[in-house]
Amino acid sequence: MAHQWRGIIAEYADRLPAHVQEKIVSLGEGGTPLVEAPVLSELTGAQVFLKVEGMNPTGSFKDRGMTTAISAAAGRGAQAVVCASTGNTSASAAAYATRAGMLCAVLVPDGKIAMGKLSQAIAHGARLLQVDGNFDDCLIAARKLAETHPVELVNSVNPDRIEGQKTGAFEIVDALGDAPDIHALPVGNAGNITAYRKGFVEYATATADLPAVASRTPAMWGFQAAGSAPIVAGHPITEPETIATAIRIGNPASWQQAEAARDESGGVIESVTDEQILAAHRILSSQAGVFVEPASAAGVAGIISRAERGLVPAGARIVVTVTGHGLKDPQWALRAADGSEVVPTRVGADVVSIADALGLG
Ligand code: AN7
Repeated sequence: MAHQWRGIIAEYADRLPAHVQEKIVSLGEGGTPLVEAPVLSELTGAQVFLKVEGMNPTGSFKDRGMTTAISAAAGRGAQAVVCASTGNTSASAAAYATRAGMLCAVLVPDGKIAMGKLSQAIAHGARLLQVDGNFDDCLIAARKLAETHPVELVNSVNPDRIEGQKTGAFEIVDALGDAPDIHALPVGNAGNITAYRKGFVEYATATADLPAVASRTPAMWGFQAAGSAPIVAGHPITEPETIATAIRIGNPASWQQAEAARDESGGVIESVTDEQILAAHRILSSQAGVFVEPASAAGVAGIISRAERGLVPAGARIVVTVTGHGLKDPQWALRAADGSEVVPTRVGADVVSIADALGLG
């Protein structure tokens, strides 16, 4: 029988609130691959899988939360939405809003968003404003705009976003047959770690209507970029910096929920340097065959770092959610490990020159 993945709202209807299902706006998000990564298993002494969220319609995990947020807004008859964004939220909001026939305003930090994401927001017709400030300033302004004007806020402080994003946890358990021991992911505004924790807990809890699907919940390991690690530092960072612009966030909106996810699951939130992020990025692309954007490599950098310190239990089953596609921010692939620019070799259009250049003699 013909079957196509129907998007997360249809696939997980019994575990999502009714109000997101009245007027579903979907681009077929979710159903992303869980790919085993032998190179990472070898490096860490664990069994490592990657949840490849770059395979969503706009190339990041944000689509899971945007289908629910925009569907809920559509159900209420909303005409316009707004978000602050380091890039991926704006790309996703722009796509789902245009699909729903809504106006989409996006506030992005000036000069600090990757070209792929900027072009997506523009292509999907968003009203894009580059704000003189960082992400945290953009979020404050977006919240105020939504309070005082007829536009709905679709950042992850909107609970409908969390509902959609929790389905990533459901898919991991559905694919493995139970929860992994450890779930690792990057942390920026901390919506995703909050959502995954909610999903894992719901799947491990029987209710009057639904059985438990998992026998346990995983330890949540979150990783911030060292220059933007407020949860690790214990205070907001006023001028966050990192090459991983997606997680260049100094005052996460879901700070407390992230700490709760960490503590209730027996997990950790640590930081990784830009160098560690780029090294993990390179291992993913050159050995695992998975191309991600730098922020998405933070979770992989984190498990490698913990393995180096002897903090990865032997044989543990680890899922690392890699959150966004490498094509969002491709410039990092064009640098060698020593930082030099990679320039393709030029050859003539003849087999001899080509074979020669390939060392085939
Ligand atoms: C690739 O798009 O905050 O901790 O405005 O794009 O849930 O914020 C993006 C965040 C990780 C962090 N990986 O997730 C935005 C934005 C990628 C991201 C995160 C983001 P949260």
